[in-house]
Amino acid sequence: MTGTVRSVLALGSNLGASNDTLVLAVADLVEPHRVRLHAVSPVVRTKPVGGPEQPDYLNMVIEVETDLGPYELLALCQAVEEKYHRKRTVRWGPRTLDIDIITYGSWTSDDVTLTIPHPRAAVRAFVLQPWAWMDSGARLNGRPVAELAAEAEDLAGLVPFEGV
Ligand code: A4P
Ligand code: MG
Repeated sequence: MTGTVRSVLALGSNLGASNDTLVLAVADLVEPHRVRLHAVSPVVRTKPVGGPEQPDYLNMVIEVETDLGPYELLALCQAVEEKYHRKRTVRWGPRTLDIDIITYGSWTSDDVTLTIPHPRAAVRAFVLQPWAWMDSGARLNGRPVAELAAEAEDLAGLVPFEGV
């Protein structure tokens, strides 16, 4: 592919067969020929951050290489969420699948429809820790992702997912 961008995507699920959903969603995200899988993090089990009382999450991040524009990539993420019957009801509420775009190359945006870097990623261990394990040299907002992960309040609630 020419003119490609590397983008980090974060996936989360806390309803249904979460591990299966994450694996299938990664396959769907990289199925279009314009999206190539570059790296995959371990899956982590995390305590819910915000929202109502709800089950633990499984979270992971992937890095893709793509020539899709940022809004095309968002549309792809939302189409994959829809495939797994994501219902948007309660903000930060339980979900079968959530896919957020964390970074898109060095591109930044403060549009509410697509805010890049993701505005809450820098304080969320459920994004930062798997990202640091996937890419030990990763940086966000000029800081090492591993350092941001170590400072995140929700780090204590995160463990590697050992399977069901
Ligand atoms: N949107 C703007 N920027 C982006 C972006 N960078 N990536 C817009 C994706 N979408 C983006 O998202 C709402 C709107 O955000 C979309 O219309 C899109 O145009 P949504 O997925 O419908 O709603 P949401 O996910 O409930 O809201 P939000 O604000 O994205 O929630 P967060 O911040 O993603 O938090 N705890 C644990 N342990 N693990 C989790 O995965 N996830 C959340 C969701 C809360 N607590 C969690 C977890
Ligand atoms: Mg979301």
